[in-house]
Amino acid sequence: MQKTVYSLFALLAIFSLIAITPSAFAAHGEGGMSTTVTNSPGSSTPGCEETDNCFIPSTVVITAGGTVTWENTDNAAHTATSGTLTDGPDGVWDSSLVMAGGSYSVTLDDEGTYPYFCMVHPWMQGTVIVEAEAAHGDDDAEEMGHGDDHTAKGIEDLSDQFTASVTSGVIHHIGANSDDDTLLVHLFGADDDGELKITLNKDIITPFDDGSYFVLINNEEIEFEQMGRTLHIEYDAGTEKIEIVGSHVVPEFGTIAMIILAVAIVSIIAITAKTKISLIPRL
Ligand SMILES: [Cu+2]
Repeated sequence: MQKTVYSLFALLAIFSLIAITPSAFAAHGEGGMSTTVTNSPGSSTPGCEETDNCFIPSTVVITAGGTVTWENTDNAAHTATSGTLTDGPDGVWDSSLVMAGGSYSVTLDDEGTYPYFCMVHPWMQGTVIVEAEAAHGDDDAEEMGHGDDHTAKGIEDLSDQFTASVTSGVIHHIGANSDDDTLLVHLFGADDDGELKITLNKDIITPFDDGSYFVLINNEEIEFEQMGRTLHIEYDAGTEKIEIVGSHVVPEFGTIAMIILAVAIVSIIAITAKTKISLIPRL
């Protein structure tokens, strides 16, 4: 009996995980990208708003023309109504009552930030952000072209995680290799001597204990300037690859996010089991 309840909850948690992950961590999506929001179990009583977890995830990002689907995985009826509690519904969309197990979808064509709430439980609030479809068009083309072959080698294209510029040639892509804790900056068409200016993302590459990094060009350590996490690296004409070595490199932020989420959900299950609070009704 108890076991059934917990395994059901675990199943629910896994489904939530699948639902949360792509939307919460996708910075950019393809045109018309769609996403799913679930109603947090137990959100019909106040409390979920303290962690901004009434709608999961409470903020989603889609591109213009994309669809948001609310799946009511809770045991109470909810609405997803655009507008704010203070100003009331603004009429962009209103799911009206979605029963337990039901769902509602809306397609949004105009970019903007849309707050919404549940008319039945006004502490339940969320946000839908609609981005312009072409905002990252160039990057996407680049990423798609290289995504597959680098993933196959365990190297992830991370160009969108860094602020980087070069004075000669163009940055072809930035990859991370966790095996030797190296960030690889691939250059294309560097016909003259130039300088790479790159600000490192600490979520991706961790410096050594003294805050420094190594830089290798053609497998030789070179001198460079460092200001905080910004590196100024001079390179010769014809350079194709600059390697930045740190103490730790995370190949794919998404993987880490998945692990954190999984750990969080397992903890919730563990806590729930201990305190004997059932978040779903007895069957
Ligand atoms: Cu509600």
